[in-house]
Amino acid sequence: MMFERLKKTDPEIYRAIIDETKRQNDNIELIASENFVDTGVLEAQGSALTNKYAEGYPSARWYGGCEYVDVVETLAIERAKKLFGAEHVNVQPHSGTTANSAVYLAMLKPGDTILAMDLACGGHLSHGHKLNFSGKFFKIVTYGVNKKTEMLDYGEIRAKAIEHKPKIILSGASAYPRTIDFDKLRDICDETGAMHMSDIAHIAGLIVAGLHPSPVPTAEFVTSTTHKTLRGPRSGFIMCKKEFARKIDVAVFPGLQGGPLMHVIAAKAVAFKYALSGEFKEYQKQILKNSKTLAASMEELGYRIVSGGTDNHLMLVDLTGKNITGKEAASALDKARITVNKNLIPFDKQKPAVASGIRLGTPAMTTRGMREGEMKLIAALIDKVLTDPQDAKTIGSVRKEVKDMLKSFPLYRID
Ligand code: DSN
Repeated sequence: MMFERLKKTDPEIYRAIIDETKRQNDNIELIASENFVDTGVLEAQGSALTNKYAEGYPSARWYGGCEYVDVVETLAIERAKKLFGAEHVNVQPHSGTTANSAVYLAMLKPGDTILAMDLACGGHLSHGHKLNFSGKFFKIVTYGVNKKTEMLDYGEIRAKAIEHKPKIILSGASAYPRTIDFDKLRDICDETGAMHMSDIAHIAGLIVAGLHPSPVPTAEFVTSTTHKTLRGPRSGFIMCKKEFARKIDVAVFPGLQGGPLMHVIAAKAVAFKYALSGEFKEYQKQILKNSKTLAASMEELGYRIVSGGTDNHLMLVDLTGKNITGKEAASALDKARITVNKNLIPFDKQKPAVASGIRLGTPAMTTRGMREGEMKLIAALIDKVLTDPQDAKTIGSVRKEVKDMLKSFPLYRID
């Protein structure tokens, strides 16, 4: 990575970029929603496209000089359509939250009801948290997971849908390790007159590879980010049935956003092209193998995995039996150069800022080339730290092991 000009013109920002790049090089990254993009994605995002205003849509812009960004956006749309078999795609949302907000804006009136997964059981802020736009403008009813299985309880969702008659039933989560049955949700929507909206941000890559069922054929609306299992730039997009295309497009622009970020849309197109490849499918298969191995290894070391395992790229580790909170665990692991996030577990007695669990995900380390053998070693390193979280000697020795391990999995070259 070269930043010859920045080094001279803005040494403070240059320094922070280099430090962060080194941090990414030197840490085992297990945050389930993060990944490392291909250099092609970085190049597209750092290109001259950042200079261009292009309010509107391809061939219908409010600015001149849009002929080349039209090519970019059209390619992004066509690739996403092919990838997911979608009828209509809008690639302009700046993020997953904006994508979700656009669907609400297009289809709901203030006060309408949304039935969504509770944040405390794995949902997402933009699915109706009281401080989020969604929670302030709409009536939010939540469903959780079954207390015994810690998996979605479709009977509960159906009963709540019958009782509350939501306009939208929202599926998708940011900390749910199990397969979501979209057919059952479709049936509940049909029975109760709701529309199905699915936020596949976490599992989009797995869906592309056929490793998780897709809601695209049956849901009215599907939203996603592009940077998690999909391995693109930090951004979002919306897929919908043709009949809603105009409403969705108007909700994104001019409803919620002004000019689209054409450099980011170019980077999304690059990521979508890669996701269409056979290599991407193999990569997703490895994410899944790594996730299952990491979960099994943690279990062997005596940790309880929420719901007893994982079907996707992430898992929740319950630390209540280990006499350490999620907050303490994440902080000790950070010192040892293993990056995770504290996370509520279902029916958690701790506050969200403390939490009883940690969430682990495998997309980023799979990108670096790690396989099942490394997952077993990572589980052992995590266990070492969590068994003795205050011990500087333990932390120091794990840091060294992390450093040695990462030598075989280079990420960025810093000149
Ligand atoms: N904040 C993301 C996550 O970590 O899952 C979801 O948007």
